[in-house]
Amino acid sequence: MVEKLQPGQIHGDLSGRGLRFGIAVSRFNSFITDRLLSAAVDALQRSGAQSADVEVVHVPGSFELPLSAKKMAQTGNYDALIAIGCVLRGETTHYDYVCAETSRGLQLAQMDTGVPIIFCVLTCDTLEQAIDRAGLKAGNKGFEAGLSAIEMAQLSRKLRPTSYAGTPAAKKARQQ
Ligand code: INI
Repeated sequence: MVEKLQPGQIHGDLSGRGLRFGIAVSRFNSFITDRLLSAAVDALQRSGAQSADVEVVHVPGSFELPLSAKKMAQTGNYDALIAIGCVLRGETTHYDYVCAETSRGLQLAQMDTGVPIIFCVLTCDTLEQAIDRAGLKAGNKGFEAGLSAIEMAQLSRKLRPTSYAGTPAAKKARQQ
């Protein structure tokens, strides 16, 4: 009988010890973003991250998160970043521009730099929806973002090019 293929599995575990994290947080709608920030820091602390390894950069609004996150990533000081913001729909189309450019800019920043950037930007129609996601009915998206940052930082360490260099497959490839 043919044995079922057992692929190797790669996971990022949830230990934050020894990893460095940067958080960019928007002051706009700080009633919400302060709560997301606290929960993100709580998740990092509970997972073993140390104070000296976590830095917070404050920016005016969500629209400023992509550039700040990209500059932070380019320092090489962080294993993962978290971008925290809250965009609330108003009476004009401003909301759509801020949401679109913030998400696009953050994705571009992580693709350009290779540093994971966790998207913790709430995009809500109402303040109540935002409150629900910042510690009430729907939990706290900041805490989830903290855990995602740890997982992606761990995964990135496992997937960096140098970890391939020492594998049997790489050695074999070099001999050919
Ligand atoms: N920034 C936010 O983070 N959330 C919002 O809801 C918001 N609204 O609605 O205007 C907002 N605007 C500011 C924007 O992010 C920039 O800081 C500003 O346009 C200066 O570039």
